[in-house]
Amino acid sequence: MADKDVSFPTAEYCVTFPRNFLWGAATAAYQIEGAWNEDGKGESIWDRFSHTEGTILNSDTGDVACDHYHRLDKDIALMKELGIRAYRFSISWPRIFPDGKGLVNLAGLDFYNRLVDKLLEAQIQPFATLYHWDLPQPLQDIGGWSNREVSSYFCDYAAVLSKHLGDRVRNWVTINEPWVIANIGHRDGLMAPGIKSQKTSLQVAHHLLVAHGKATQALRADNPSARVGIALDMRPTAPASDSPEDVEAARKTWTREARWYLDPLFKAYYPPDIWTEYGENAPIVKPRDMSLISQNLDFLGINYYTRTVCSKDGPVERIPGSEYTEMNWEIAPEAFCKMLIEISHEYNLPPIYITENGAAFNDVVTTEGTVEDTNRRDYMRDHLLQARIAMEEGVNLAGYFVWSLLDNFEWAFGYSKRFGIIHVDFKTQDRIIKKSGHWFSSVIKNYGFASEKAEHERITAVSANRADRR
Ligand code: IFM
Repeated sequence: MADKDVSFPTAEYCVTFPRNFLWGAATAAYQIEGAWNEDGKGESIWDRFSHTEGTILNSDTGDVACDHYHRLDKDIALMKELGIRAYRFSISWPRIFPDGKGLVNLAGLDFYNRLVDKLLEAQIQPFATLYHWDLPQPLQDIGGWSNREVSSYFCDYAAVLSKHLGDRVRNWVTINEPWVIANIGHRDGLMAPGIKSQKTSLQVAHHLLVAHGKATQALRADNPSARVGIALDMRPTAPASDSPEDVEAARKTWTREARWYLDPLFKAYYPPDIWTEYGENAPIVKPRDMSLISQNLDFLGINYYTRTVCSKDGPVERIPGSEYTEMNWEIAPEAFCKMLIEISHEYNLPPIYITENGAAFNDVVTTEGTVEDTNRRDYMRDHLLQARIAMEEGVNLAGYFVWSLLDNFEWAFGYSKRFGIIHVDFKTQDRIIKKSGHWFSSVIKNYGFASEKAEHERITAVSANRADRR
């Protein structure tokens, strides 16, 4: 099929999702809000990092970003136009607590109050992420996440949000991508706060999990019906060959990156072999930490973009025959399906939401003012197809959030990578719904998309196979 965009109602074959499957889009405060020093907001580690020469491509900063702080109504109207049912946004901790703790900034709270009210008015469910990387700088000045006290301040912050927004926000994500925070921010120094220490990064990872546990309790204390989860970035690994060395490299990479979080959260321990390997860099763990970390969750958020192919010499940069996005990430939808099935077998998981999935491509605005991003549409389509197959295999998948609603500030890459289903002109702040956005909108409206006969048959076969096994 040349163009995969066959109109749904007239298509002979289709891939359909359950009526209660949740369709959403995701963003994060620092990447879209701008207004970095307005209405009493304090400085965050990302303000400090991006204002430091040499940290971000083209010296870009999130000072203005998508100016979402001032364009709330317009952006919600766009979500409504797309028919999005849920919106995953993050709350900027330094907007609420300019010093990270102590006095609450009411103007900051007011912004999120308005956001939540307007979302509900538009019949869009709010999914609030408490921490998507913008720690208040005053807390970094006392050691940041390497200081255990910060997990208690995080708990206080969660309690304030629960008190003020919990009557309307039911779904909460505590921490976004602890692996990235610990490893890219504290081991490699390529993201805020720019620290380069393996030992610190492991302690940070543990404190993030402790903070997640404390915040989970705080969110549920005032609002017993709160639904709480965490969003893990997960890159499945595959060995570059059948050699025992490559197979072991893939196993170890997966253990260091994914199991290091999945095991404590769902089994209450750290993977013993890697713990031993870390030796004196392994984190200090206090009694009762593991039970705090492994409390029951209402959902697991998974952010999936790509896989890693591992050889004994390290990750393989390019796989012949594979396609790559602008991030140089291999497009690997089948690995997504396989991973969902494997982790569902291995762990006793709550319902899963794909809290992020999407792709950066070099978009062009045509003379007609459209963005014909068939590459992004195909990326989403191919991942949704694999998600649907995984569901037939028994994976308890409850929803999908595309990353991202808007083109935005892509961290160390600044504005050079566009992930949005809505194009943003960063000079004029004009927005254009891309082809992928229109397609996603039709998927939501139709509970699915047109498919090729073979795809349809594959799902039917998986389903029949599973019924036989039961
Ligand atoms: O933009 C990021 C997001 O903040 C976290 N997950 C991955 C995205 C793409 O790199």
